[in-house]
Amino acid sequence: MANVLLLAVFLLSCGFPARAQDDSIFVTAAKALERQLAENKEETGRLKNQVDRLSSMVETLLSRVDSLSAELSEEKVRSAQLEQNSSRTESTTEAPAATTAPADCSELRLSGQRTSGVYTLSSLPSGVQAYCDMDTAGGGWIVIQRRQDGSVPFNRTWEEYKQGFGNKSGEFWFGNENIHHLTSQRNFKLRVDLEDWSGNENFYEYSSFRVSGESDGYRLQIAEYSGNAGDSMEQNNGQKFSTVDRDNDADSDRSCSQEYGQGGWWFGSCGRSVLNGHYLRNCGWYCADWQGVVWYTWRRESYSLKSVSMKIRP
Ligand SMILES: [Ca+2]
Repeated sequence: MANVLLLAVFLLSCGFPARAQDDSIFVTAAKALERQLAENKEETGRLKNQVDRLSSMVETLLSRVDSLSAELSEEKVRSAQLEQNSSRTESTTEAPAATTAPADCSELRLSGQRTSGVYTLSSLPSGVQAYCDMDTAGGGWIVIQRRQDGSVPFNRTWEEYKQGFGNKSGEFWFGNENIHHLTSQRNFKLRVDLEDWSGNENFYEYSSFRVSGESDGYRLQIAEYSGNAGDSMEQNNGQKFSTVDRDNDADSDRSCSQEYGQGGWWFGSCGRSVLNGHYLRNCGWYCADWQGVVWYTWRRESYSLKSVSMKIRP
């Protein structure tokens, strides 16, 4: 194309030779131009086809990119769901370990629990819960008995003392079977907390506390004592449990349970502590002898205490 143009320009710049020669030259140049134009058209057509093909390819590629992009998004959603399911599975497999009950209140306390209340403990029979005292003397105590307002009567049968009764957050007896179950697993100490009607508090502790099974009469074994309230359970040591309907005490002439407040206890003949007697309320120093909630070595037999609780800890 550029050559043809140069030839035309040359011919024009050389002036106009004779007419005949001129015609022949122009015809030749025109033909050359025509050929060139035809070639150009052909080339343009080829190029146009190429452009069309390329456009079509680009469209195909763009469409493929769109589809890949959509697939990628779906894949991301699936991955996120899988991750979520996996973490949910992990948390459900971890859950039993996290909720495995501690053996007793002291273990619960060691795990960081500082709130007194009713808890499930693995050392207790299935379905039995215990009140953990996390406040008294370092906490970690399983409370096995509590008197505080007279809302629960304690003149109960052997079977009731065996199973336990009352309300764990209020007044209750934990049950001889449960106490035996616990104390046959390991050594526990026993703490008795006492309060009189003037707001004075006192306690007594035994370094060892164990209760045998029913076939042995839920016999009490305590050892080594300390505290300021005096040892009122000394005479109960080694005694079987007695209730109003079962006399296992050491006095062959009478039933200590029936005569000493009708509660269940490890009466000897008949002993100096009656923590399960009648709740006589505030009758000062003139309550009926041995009928109330009595800890003889602190307030004698004619004083019925305002509150008492018995608790055990390894
Ligand atoms: Ca007797």
